[in-house]
Amino acid sequence: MEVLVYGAGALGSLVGGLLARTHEVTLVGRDPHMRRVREDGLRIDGEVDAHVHPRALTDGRHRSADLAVVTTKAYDTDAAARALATGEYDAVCSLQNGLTEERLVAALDPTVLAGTASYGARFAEPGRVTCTGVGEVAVGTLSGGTDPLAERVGSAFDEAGIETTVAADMPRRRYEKLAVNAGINGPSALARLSNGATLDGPGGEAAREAAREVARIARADGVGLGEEAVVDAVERVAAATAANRSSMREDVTAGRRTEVDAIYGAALDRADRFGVSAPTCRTIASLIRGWEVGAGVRPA
Ligand code: KPL
Repeated sequence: MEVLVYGAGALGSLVGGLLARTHEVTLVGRDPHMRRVREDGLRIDGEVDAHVHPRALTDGRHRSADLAVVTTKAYDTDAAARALATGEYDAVCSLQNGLTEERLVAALDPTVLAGTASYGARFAEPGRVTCTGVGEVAVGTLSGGTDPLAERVGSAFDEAGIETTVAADMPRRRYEKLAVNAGINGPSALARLSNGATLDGPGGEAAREAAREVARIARADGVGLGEEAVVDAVERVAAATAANRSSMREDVTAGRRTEVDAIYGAALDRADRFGVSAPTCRTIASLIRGWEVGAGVRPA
């Protein structure tokens, strides 16, 4: 299968690199990473060892492939969609944080699939990504149910050795992932703690409560997701990634913009729409946005 991976950050490079073991992969990212991949290939170390040679581009416009996998930061979704709209794809699948798929649907003709990936990835240096945890991928349609395109994408991931579930319950999985992100990312960034320490320490209660609020929002949106189920999910992910830093903590440490809008903003938009109270998510969002303004990465 021909696959274009749009967004060669840590997760995009890892997923693109794993897919490149079996498929024809084009990575779209930034220099100097892309230049290094062009010159020497992409090395994966850590829990997976591989040295692959995908195509590496800095411009993702006017391309075609069977599948485009979107792995950019959530706030780059519109730019990714504009670039992909100039090309031709049978399907587009998002593996991003936050509820970004609706924005891709609004801008693109091909079928947009939702995806989640539980792999741990850390960008090591240009041309090298570290797999900090072998996980799995789930793909499915935004509205749930089965779809031949999702089956095709699932088989392609499986062929590349990525354990993949073609999920008929993607609406529930998207909200569960949002709950996990809401639980771990903000509290870990504010406390500057690893994922495990965030849940184990005094901030753990805020983490669990933020996740419960997302479960209530999901139910108001007609998606059956229990509060105990999301607390279990947050605890499971925090334990499985205990020593890792969440992406939001990494962003704050590096003084970069965060995915606060795609995670907490998306949850709060829906909370407002459905009249659900979400004070913990609201407080975390305002603290992170306040940090962004102070750091000069968000307009005041
Ligand atoms: O997705 C994540 C992130 O860091 O963005 C995890 C590790 C699941 C924490 O929410």
